[in-house]
Amino acid sequence: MPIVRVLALAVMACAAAIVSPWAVAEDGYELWLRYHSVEDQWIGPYRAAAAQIVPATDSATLRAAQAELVRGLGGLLGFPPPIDPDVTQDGAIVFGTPKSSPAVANLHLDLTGAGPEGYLIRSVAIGGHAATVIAANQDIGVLYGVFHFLRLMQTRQSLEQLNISSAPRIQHRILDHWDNLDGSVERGYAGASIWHWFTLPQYLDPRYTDYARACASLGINGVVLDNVNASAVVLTPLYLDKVAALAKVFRPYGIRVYLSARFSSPVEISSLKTADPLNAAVAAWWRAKADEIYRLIPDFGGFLVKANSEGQPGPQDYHRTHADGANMMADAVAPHGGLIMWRAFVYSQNDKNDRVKQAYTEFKPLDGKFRPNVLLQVKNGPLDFQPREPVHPLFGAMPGTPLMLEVQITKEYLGLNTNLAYLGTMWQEALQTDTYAAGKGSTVAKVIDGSLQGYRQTGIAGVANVGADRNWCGSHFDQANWYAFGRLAWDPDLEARSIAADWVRMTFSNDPAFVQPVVAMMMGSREAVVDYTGALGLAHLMAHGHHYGPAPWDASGKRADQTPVYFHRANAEGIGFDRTSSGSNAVSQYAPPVAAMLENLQTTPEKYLLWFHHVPWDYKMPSGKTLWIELVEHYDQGVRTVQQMRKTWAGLSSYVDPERFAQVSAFLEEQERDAKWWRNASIAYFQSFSKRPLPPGSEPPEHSLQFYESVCIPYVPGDPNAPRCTRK
Ligand code: BDP
Repeated sequence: MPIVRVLALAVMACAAAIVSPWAVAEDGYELWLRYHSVEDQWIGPYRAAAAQIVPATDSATLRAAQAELVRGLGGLLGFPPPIDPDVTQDGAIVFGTPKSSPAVANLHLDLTGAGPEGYLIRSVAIGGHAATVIAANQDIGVLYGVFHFLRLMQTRQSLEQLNISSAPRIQHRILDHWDNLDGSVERGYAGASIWHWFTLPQYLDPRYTDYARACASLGINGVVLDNVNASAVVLTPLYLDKVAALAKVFRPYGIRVYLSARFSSPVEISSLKTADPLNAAVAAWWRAKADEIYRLIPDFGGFLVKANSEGQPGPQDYHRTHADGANMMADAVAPHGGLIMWRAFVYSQNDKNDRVKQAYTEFKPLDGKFRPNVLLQVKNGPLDFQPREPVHPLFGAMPGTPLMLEVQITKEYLGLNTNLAYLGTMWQEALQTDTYAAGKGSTVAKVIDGSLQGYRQTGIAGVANVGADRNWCGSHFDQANWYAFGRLAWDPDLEARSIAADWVRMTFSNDPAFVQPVVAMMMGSREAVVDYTGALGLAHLMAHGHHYGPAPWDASGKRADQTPVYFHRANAEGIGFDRTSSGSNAVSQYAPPVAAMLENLQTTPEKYLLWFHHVPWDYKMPSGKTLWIELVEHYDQGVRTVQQMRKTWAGLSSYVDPERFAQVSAFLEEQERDAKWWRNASIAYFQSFSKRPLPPGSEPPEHSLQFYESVCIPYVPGDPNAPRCTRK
């Protein structure tokens, strides 16, 4: 390169460094708590409204609240406002409970609606000065209120005439980590576990505190530390000390720790010969274990249990019911106020019935038979976290047993960390589905917030997507799913779109020219995954074991009910699983109006068509096109949406720092390849049954079906069975 040109480039690079707002690249570590300085036009009004911090009396939680205010305001406004115990000027921020802050007490606010965790944020006058009060009944509500107040600034809202009151609709808002004690994470795509078990309890990684801050900023108040496929070792004294150390870090942030408990623990880590829940020695063992845990961790949340599911031990090993097992453990933690979250994700290798029917069949007869401190944890759909499923028929069907919703934040079935899929839309779809359990308007949201059936306990759990990667989630956009889960757990009726907008503003930029296209991209992203992996109600078409990439042809493995061919049932006549009364009759598990709608091909929502019906290839869809043509068009549409996402993102480089921009760009490129791979492999395979031509304009698959069938990707992250290929 001529020297002149080199010099010219160097000069340009220097100039770019001076004018670029992105002199420092970002790695995503700050998540949505990225308190970067606001634009000039906001500095004045925000400094005026946050001119002074009036502290409350000391407590660990209030200290955390104050630290967050100082950090947040310091970042957003360039420097933190002074801390002064008296209101001396306009723009004071007064925070606390009536007990911890005389200034709050003197305002005589009506805090009844705030409950134990909610808060008020109000513009008030104190001693003739304009002030903002962040008040709550308990310290934790104050911390939540502080995060909300900072969010107002992060999303550039006015701070004038504030009159906000907010309280969570769901009591237990929990992240379930599927982290193993060896540091691996089942279905984890963000590196190793963030819990460094070996160096605990001595060393407390500062990251534990940042994790707690992120959770508390969303109102998440519980964390299950270990995998549902649990190791009994976590219940040994050595590990309980480590758990206690984490609990201590999380306590100021309102987060209780829970553990996944292996049902056979008494046999595995003590000398008992049985784990039979009706055996007195077994019950005594669990009571003693609970006592031991609560001595170390007085606010321990309780146990999450995966029993008699996918090879895990459980009460049925002793011919006892799930209620027998759950109740025995519930009795052990009840004296300490602990909970048992018993999972309803069960299906048996010996049961030849339709897999999606089995949980309902198992649990519905047990309604009302559980102790008051048991919550039954039900996945959003009856199969397994697919890109789209109808809601689980248990919602609304167990009025006498509190059901909690379990969703998967980590994207096991939606392209792991490299595919961009915003799940807020998926969860909103589930939460707003009408179960008709108590007539029209019986949404899943109302089931799980307890308002429909008067549950005494309410809960929601998300399978975490957090790992040791610098950006926490393995991709920048996957942070949005952690964020959306937390916001919906607080208020299950929030709109996915407004949650996405808040996240984009807090994480990237408030510029409408950025926010609008990125939110639009996020809102369509999950549907794109549905389209390119299998639309119209198809499900479970992915590769065995690691679940990455297509394998609709797969019929291998020990269990038919874990194979794609079991679910799509394609043949020369058509495709789909007949779950009507002429088939498995899974429709009968829904409330009568829903069952009647689903029984009929014509009234079944298109998005669930092949979930409930085996439909001829030439069936005329409402559009007038045949099923085959529409299916192909969905595959094409999925690819096109991803291409559009790439284009949108490519035009936004000036709004994003280079480091994050580059990773998102690279992942979108990968996603386009994946989408085409899914589309091509699926069309090649299904065309081998339909024998029909592609619609005009639709490209034939790039390779032969044999080619796609031979693709093998060993060592996909998160796979408990790795390495494995779908075909030898
Ligand atoms: C499936 C996962 C498996 C989990 C299981 C569960 O493939 O790794 O153990 O769910 O939820 O989706 O228990």
